[in-house]
Amino acid sequence: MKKYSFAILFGLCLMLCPGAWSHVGSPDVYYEAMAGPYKLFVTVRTPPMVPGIAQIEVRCLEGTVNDIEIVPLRVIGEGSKTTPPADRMARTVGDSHFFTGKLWLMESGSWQVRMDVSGTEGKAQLAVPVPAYAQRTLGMQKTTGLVLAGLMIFLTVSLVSIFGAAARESQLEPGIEIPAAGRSRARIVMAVAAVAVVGILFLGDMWWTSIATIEANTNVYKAPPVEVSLSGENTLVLKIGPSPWHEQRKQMQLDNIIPDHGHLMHLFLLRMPEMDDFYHLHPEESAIGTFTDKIPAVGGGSYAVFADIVRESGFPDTMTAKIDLPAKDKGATLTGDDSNTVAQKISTVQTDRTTAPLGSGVHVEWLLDTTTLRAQKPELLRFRVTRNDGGVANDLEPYMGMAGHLVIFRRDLAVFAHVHPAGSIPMAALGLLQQSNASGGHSMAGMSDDVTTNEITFPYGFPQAGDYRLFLQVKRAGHVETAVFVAHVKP
Ligand SMILES: [Cu+2]
Repeated sequence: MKKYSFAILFGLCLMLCPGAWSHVGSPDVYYEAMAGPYKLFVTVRTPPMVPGIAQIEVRCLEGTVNDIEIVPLRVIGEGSKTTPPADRMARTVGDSHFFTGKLWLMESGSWQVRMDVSGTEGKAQLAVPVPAYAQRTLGMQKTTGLVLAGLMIFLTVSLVSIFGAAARESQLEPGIEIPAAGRSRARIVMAVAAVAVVGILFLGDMWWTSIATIEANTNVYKAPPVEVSLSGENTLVLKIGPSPWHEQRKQMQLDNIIPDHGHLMHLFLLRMPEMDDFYHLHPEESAIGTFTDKIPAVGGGSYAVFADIVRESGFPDTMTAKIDLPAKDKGATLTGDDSNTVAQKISTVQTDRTTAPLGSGVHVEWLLDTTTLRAQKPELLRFRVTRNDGGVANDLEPYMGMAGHLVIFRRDLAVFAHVHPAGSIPMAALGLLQQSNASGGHSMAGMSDDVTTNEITFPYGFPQAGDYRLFLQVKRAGHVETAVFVAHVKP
């Protein structure tokens, strides 16, 4: 890699830097909602760089939509009020319920895509929260890198040999043999020149790396660092560190954390590498940026930590960390919305199973519409809670205002997503949009006081191929129950 960045000293440059991800590795937005009488499934593929183009896809699931106009706006503040000219989405030839469009997102931050929908049953509006951030710097193409590295070697060798030739032959009359003294002088000059050129390259690389690091730190999104430790017997302490990315954008980010479906933080612990011991906790903020929670008995081992927060602007952060926890038989009792489950070790699970036990007497069927899940393909992941005796399970209650919560991890933790029946959007951002765009609606978008069906759907697209583990959480008779699935997603 380094040799590529040497090459920029010869005049051609592009930045090379490893990717940084947020929310983790799942940047696209999946959202299902009613726009008036029309049921829409919206996918927003966020640009990897900002400014950049977001690709928008809308599938109309209910009703007949003829036209959709889209416009990007901020979620809150002045930028949420002035509406730029709208773009019309294109209706797909041969699939009249599918629309595609593009929008420029000019700055990082918390955006919404506002849609004006018209169809056979009149006009309606829908707003989709879209967090925009530079996800990475573009890597250099391999061939370009190889060409530049080749040029660098060629130019270095040439330069050194020019010095050598100058020392050896520049003061000789034509036709005269090179004396031995000239040869050895040339060797010394070449050695000095080689050291000097390599030194210049080295310093240049240092300069380039430092500039690239500054750029990457300020422009490429990175979740704030979080330090997780165990205090006393069973208190987990999370300290959120400073985030250069957020500090640069303080004006528009607004640093305060707001509750997302009832809690300032949703904290997930997953024992690795077997992905078996799972916790969904809700620490309280004990000081600004410091969260604490009493943890229950744990199996002990190395746990991956994912902490979700949402800022005042509607921008979500998922912070990641690791912690080793000692095995304990006794801990705090889980209260309120906190929950946990101990799943089968993933290495012993058959991958083709689409049913999983839930609580007593019930299980969950994953109704896969397609036998193969594909990366980046928008899906409505459908789950049905069924009694083991074959009857309909009709005792589901809302868990934190929703029929279900789906927590998705890729086997290597490169992907983490916390998805709801409304989709992968932060519910708090949806709440902000509803407040500002409200025309009288009282219930929080996507939230409900009761669950009327035993079927729960989650709009989502697995971002990358690979093996995943899914934790589906529902509430029955006052208890949170978790069904655990595995999924194999193809490229
Ligand atoms: Cu949730």
